[in-house]
Amino acid sequence: MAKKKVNDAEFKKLKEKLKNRFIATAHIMWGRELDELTENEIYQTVAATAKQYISENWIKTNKAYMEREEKQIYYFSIEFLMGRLLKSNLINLGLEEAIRDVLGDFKLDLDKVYEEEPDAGLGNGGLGRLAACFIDSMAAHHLPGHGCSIRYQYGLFEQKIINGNQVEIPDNWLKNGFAWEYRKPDKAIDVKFYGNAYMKEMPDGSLKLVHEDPMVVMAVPYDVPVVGYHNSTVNNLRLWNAEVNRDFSDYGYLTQEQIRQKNDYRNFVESITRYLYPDDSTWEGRKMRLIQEYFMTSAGVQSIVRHYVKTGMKIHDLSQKIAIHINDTHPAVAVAELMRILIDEYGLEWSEAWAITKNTIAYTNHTIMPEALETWPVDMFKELLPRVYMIIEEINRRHLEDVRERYPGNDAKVQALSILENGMVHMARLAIVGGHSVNGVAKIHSDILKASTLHDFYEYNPKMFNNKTNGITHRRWLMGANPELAGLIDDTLGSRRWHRYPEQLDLLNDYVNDKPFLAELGKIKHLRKEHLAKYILEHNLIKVNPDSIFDIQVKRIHSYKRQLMNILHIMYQYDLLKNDKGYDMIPTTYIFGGKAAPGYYIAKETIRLINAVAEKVNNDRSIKDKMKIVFIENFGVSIGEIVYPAADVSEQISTASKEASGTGNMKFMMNGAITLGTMDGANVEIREAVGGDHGGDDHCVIFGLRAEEVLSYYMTGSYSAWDEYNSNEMVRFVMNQLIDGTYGDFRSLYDYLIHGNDEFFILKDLSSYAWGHEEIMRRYKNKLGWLTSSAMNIANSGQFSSDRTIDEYANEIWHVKPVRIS
Ligand code: HBZ
Repeated sequence: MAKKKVNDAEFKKLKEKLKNRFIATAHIMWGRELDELTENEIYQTVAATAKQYISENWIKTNKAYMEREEKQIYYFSIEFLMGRLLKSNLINLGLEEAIRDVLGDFKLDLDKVYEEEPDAGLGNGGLGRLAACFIDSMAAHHLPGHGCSIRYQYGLFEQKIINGNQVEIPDNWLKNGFAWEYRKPDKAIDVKFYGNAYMKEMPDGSLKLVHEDPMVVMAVPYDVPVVGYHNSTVNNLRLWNAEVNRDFSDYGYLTQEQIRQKNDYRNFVESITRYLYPDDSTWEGRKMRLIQEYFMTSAGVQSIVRHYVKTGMKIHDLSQKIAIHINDTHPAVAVAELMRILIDEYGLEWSEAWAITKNTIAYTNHTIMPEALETWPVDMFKELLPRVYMIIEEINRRHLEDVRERYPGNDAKVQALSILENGMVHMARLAIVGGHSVNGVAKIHSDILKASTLHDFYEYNPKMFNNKTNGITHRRWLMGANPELAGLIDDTLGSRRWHRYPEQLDLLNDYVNDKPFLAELGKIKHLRKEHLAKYILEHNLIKVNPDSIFDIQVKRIHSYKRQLMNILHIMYQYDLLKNDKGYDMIPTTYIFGGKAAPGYYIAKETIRLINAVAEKVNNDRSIKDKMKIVFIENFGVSIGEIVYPAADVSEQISTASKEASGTGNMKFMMNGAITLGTMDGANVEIREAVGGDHGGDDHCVIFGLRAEEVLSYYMTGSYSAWDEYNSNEMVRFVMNQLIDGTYGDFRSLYDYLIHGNDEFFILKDLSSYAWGHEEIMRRYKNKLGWLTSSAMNIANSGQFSSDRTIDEYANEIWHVKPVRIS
């Protein structure tokens, strides 16, 4: 069997060494015996023990990067939704089994120790988690790739459900310290805001930039090691913290007014990295957000160039040695910042600086929703970043010269392609003009970008557009979250090669009809469902049946993701159960989880509705436990690790064309859930991957309007929610229940659907969705058939590992090579 401890003697040796290090570390850290330590102190001791292995590799890695001068990748993202790191670090170091044994010798449970770590929630959802998966995969593939972001003092709020409503509690995740960070005050960088910028003529006739009276903020890096899988690579996630300037404490002889100014300055600085903005896939033009964006981008780009020059390489070669990737437009100001540094600080000519900048920067788009595209008022931008704004104006002036040459006399084109339009700075346009690659995150999304959202830019420069379908790290989401399933795969394949080469999961295709394998698979799914049921009992005080179908929708609450359609269907089905004697159903547990942006009224009303329906249904004895509804509080990375492995059905029901990719869909699939979804985002590719012999929907259930239909309704304006209401009995029935008091007063949602003309086609797709649920139940009745589908999903999920995605970025966008650390 593959699971045996590879080499017993070696394992024993490793365990001995680990045990000694663990005890010594406990003594050094706490000056006490192990049995006197609290659970949190044990956690910190295990983390510190792991850090000893990590730091050795970190030093080696940095040395290798310095010596070999290979190209480095810097992934800039305003969010990194890391979750907990201990388990993932131990798995990657190959120490998990040994540490578990060591702790076992002291009657300590590693799984309990994991729970002590705060969940680093420095992100909202998909975009932030993608960044976290990417740096894991880069390290796994020996790629010299680093993250750059902000060290938020408060991460995404903690969600409590009180009387059915979402209440937000600040996430003070740093209160007991963060075991994995290394503060590097000697690597601090000055970032300048405000002041007056202009070109001054020098005595020799040359022009020099002057930036008078700026407000200088000190950016201090906190480095978090990113551990590669069994390969000695340790990369860096650099999180920037805003602090007052070095000479701040010099109060000297100050007037009252000067002291007041100093205090204002301190308040300004300390507010910069205090909060993560809780907006997901929406954009709000708040000035502090722009400040955050420039703060992290400027600190990041400055430190990259400074480090690069220090290693002795030539500034002219920078784009051959450095790739900067910007995760959506939040760091798009990197274009102008790199130009500023090259021109003002290194004295390069515009054209050379421009060539370097374009070849260095690449951009990923994560949404087609026009309201989500960042634009900043010119006046605000100019006041805050006077020099950067001058550069953007010049970039745009030169860019529009080219555009005019290409489209003479076509003012509409000039407008559409201009970075500055109607008094706004368009960040996506800046990213495209200043970079060499634009990609979407799933095939359908990339196609829509080309055909509509970014069509003018596509026409202008088609070659720079490409697709990189998202992925997830199978190390966290399968090996870490579902060790039993990972063990079954090891045993079945007689190999652990798939840990390193996830595409080899496809070898499981030979077993999708193998009864003993399917029986084991069924047992493991049941086990993970029991585990989730236990969590639900403890946290929601609801008893759910692990033999029922676990039908799960977990993701941010958003109108386009259509949690509202899900709960409307449940209301309809509940009524059938109660009032239609002929209707029977397989017992189903409907599980929801997700946070709403605090100011997003409809999303919060949707949560309230889910909880109101849950309250009624869960307490209705007459339906004999055929249906239960659970809203799991505070969904995030750590809870996800319990939820994804327990799903039978993965709800991926966004309005076609709206979900750029989705990544939860991949986590569910990899854990053997069957997708109930629309033809949207990566669902399309999941269907392609698991479709049966005829490329059909054999191992997933697809329903609803197609993207073309949705887009054509928008174009023609021919959809009417009111007509839908009047012509569709099911729709009318559930809509009326929103206002007749069945579950309380939900006129808010009723009005939203009718007066908002059902912008996401919830009513239009409801019948088709109900069909999808019937189809799911029909298939579930065939136990073996269902397990085959489950196995097909796992066997074909390898392509959705972020290792594959990262290889594509590395080969096709960044052109970087792996650097193997001995
Ligand atoms: O990015 C998501 C997409 O909605 C999802 O389909 C995709 O899988 C994922 C990764 O590519 N987009 C976001 O998560 N967007 C944001 O998180 C976001 C956050 C702050 C903003 C704007 C967007 O100001």
